[in-house]
Amino acid sequence: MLLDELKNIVGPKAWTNDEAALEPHLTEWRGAVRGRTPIMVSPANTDEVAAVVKACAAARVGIVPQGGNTGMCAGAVPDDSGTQVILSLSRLNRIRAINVQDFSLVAEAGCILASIQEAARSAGRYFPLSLGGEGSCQIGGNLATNAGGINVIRYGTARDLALGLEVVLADGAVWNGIRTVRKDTAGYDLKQLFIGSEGTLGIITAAAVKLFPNPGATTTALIALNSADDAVTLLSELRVALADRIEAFELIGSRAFELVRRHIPNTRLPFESPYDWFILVEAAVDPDQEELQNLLLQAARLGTIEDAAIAKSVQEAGQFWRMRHSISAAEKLEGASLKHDISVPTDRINAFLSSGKHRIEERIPDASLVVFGHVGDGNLHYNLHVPTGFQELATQIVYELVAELGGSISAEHGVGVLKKTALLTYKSEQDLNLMRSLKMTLDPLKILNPGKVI
Ligand code: FAD
Ligand code: 2HG
Ligand code: ZN
Repeated sequence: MLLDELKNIVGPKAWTNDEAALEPHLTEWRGAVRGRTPIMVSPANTDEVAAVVKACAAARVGIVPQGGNTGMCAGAVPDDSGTQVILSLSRLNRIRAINVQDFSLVAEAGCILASIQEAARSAGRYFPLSLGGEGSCQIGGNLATNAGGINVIRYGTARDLALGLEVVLADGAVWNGIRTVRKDTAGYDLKQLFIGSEGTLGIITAAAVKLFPNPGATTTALIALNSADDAVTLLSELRVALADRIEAFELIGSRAFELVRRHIPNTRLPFESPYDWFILVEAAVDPDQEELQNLLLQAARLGTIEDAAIAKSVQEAGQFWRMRHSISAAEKLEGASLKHDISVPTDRINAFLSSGKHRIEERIPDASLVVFGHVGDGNLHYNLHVPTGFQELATQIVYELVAELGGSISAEHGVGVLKKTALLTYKSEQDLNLMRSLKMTLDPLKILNPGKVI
């Protein structure tokens, strides 16, 4: 009997079928999708993960790998058949190695992102992956979704930070691809297949990642503007002037901050006048040298920006970032919204924003837009509150525009179940067929996260 076998593999304290204990694992963080499971198992190490997979493969039972369950596309939640086993990675939480000379770190998949950042910091190094969910998401989940976040503009996505992986394959075999070598052209780069595959091709049990020197003193500024086009102009000017020492460059629409001020205590903007757009920029330059300040003064003189507040202390910079990172929570408190995590080439951001607004206003009454995101990467969170009955049309308008502008319907949150239909519509048949044949090769019994992505 599979369930008994799974219980034996992980031992008495590492499985549950208790309703209350399972509750947070059955639904994604906004509560939009809910599933059922006969059991959640929490193996302690790679061998136990492998044994769980082998047993599920023999019984042809689906496995849903779950990290911190902070994902935005319901990829970590089982379906409602009540048959899929949840495999929690949370007990695989050891940092296996930090090598300061090699600028690398090896961590098990269940390590919380913030704990990896902290481990790197304690060793005098820097791990740049950073996002709002970093206190609960796990490195395995970050790699499985190819997470982005706020520092992509300088350091790339999770994919760019990975050096090697250890993965349990669909038959329970362990692929040991943990290496920290930077250059390797000996055959296919297999780890990249698993990164961004959302648990559908293998279960990541450990990863080797890149570390960096600490960026040192940073200057943080909140900037007010009246046009998103100016944001793109400002970005390219700062990139050149600062030789790419821009750690983060986030665009925030006025409605996003309005929701934050409404729902999150102790938040306020440092500006008297109302503005349409804001940029939160962090640059690896010493605030005492006033390098960023001078560039912003020049931008104000040229009319690219309206106003700017430079953080006078680490605390003030923290307050600006707290407002930015509270947008999702504030939106959730405001009520259901349609999330679109899109990207377009950065020079088409303004075309996207102006045509998007125009097309939505023309066809959907009373729509309200909450726009923010990682504009330096051409990635916007284009979230819509629309009257009942208009959801499908709204999403169609957004994705058609994205397609026209050569963008992606999923920039950093993945596909899960929520973007599956969109993927089928907007990916080419050739792309989809290649994806299907990879899935068939690596998971012929279709037991790894069934029903997700493809
Ligand atoms: P889960 O949600 O547990 O899983 C996500 C997917 O990966 C699922 O399909 C799951 O089956 C699979 N998976 C998980 N672990 C493994 C594993 N070890 N092996 C194989 N498959 C696995 N995302 C961004 O990219 N950028 C942001 O700026 C950002 N900000 C966020 C802010 C907030 C407030 C929240 C709640 C979320 C945010 N996210 C962001 C989304 C989310 O945090 C990321 O997608 C994160 O990478 C998911 O990690 P997780 O451990 O929670 O994964
Ligand atoms: C962010 O950038 C996250 O804050 C969440 O990717 C986006 O809630 C969202 O739509
Ligand atoms: Zn984001």
